[in-house]
Amino acid sequence: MFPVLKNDRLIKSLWREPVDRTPVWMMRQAGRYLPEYRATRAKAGDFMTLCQTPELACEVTMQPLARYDFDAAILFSDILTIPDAMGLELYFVEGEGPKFKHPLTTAASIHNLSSDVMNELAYVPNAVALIRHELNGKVPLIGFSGSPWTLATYMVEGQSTREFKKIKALLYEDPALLHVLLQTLADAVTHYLLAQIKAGAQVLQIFDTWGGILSDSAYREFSLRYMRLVVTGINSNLTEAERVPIILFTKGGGGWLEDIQDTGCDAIGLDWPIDIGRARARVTDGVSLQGNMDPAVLRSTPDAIEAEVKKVLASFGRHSAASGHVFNLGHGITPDIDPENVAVFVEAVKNHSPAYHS
Ligand code: 1CP
Repeated sequence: MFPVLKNDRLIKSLWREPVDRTPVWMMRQAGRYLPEYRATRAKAGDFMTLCQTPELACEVTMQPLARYDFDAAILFSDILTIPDAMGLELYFVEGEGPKFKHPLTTAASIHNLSSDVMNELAYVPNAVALIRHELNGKVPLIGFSGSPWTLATYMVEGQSTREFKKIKALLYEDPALLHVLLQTLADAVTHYLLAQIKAGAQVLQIFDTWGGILSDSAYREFSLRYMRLVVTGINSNLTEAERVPIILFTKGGGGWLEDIQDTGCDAIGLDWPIDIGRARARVTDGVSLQGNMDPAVLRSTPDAIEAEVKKVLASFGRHSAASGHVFNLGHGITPDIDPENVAVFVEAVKNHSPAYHS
């Protein structure tokens, strides 16, 4: 029902099949560093309207592909659509990031949440289907969600935080109540990602942006456990032919690579403090790695960008049937980056990666 895929490098690398060069895309590739994004965002009026209007979400998803040779598109949306659909009412204050009108402040507010969110979120599969048509087989489309833990941090804190006081108080004072919340979120995330696959998403990424703030045992109990439920929940609802590769990205997750692989995911997203070659040596056959150039490199010179791309490629080494490499940044691109430097980045991956493929 959709046109055939012309560029399947990303999917092949994630399934560890041979490719001619390393595929590349960038977290937050559609975003504020692009003037055309800022123009569409201004036209939409506010961020949620941009996410909730499939034509506008499609327009901004396509923008980076018109400029650069990326090997994937990523659905334009946000991880906080699920809590919004659960009734917390997401809004943005200029310069302050996301906030909720009704954060979770009581046990009752947690017990009353429903994982049945797809009625409110129909705009997301609608955008996925529209983007697939618009892509016309050019590159694959990545769908995504936040991890249950990362969503819970925003829902309990009520906004962005760097301290996580409320969610950590809940974790240590009433772990059973936090488990209720995480189970509801795991069910919602599973429905949400299955709906994205049904609508046409060809790869999935789960963003566990705040997994790295947890202690070792808390990460296993409150973050990893629920990502595993999502991965197994998705795959057990699909036939072998319907399956899509799933990438798990835990920011600050370098200490848990073996455990992340053990969830059954197809690829691990790495942030930049970890060496990708050493990461590769730690996991067993059967998982690909995505990453992991420091996004700050994009603020430097073309020569420095090219040198850093070469370093990451050399550290990963040769593609093999045991592990494929997907080039990415270690986290999202920031709004202050010169779009010219992104072109340098993409060209460097294109020019220097064929040497690592036979
Ligand atoms: O004003 C604006 O235009 C808002 C900026 C913005 C953008 C461009 C927000 C608000 N979200 C997005 C898009 C977005 N968010 C995408 C689009 C696809 C892409 O091109 O990659 C994706 C995948 C996300 C995911 C997201 N949202 C994450 C996980 C990824 C990560 O960066 O770790 C998180 C934590 C959010 C929450 C969020 N939404 C927006 C902001 C500024 C934030 C971060 C707030 C914080 O730092 O706590």
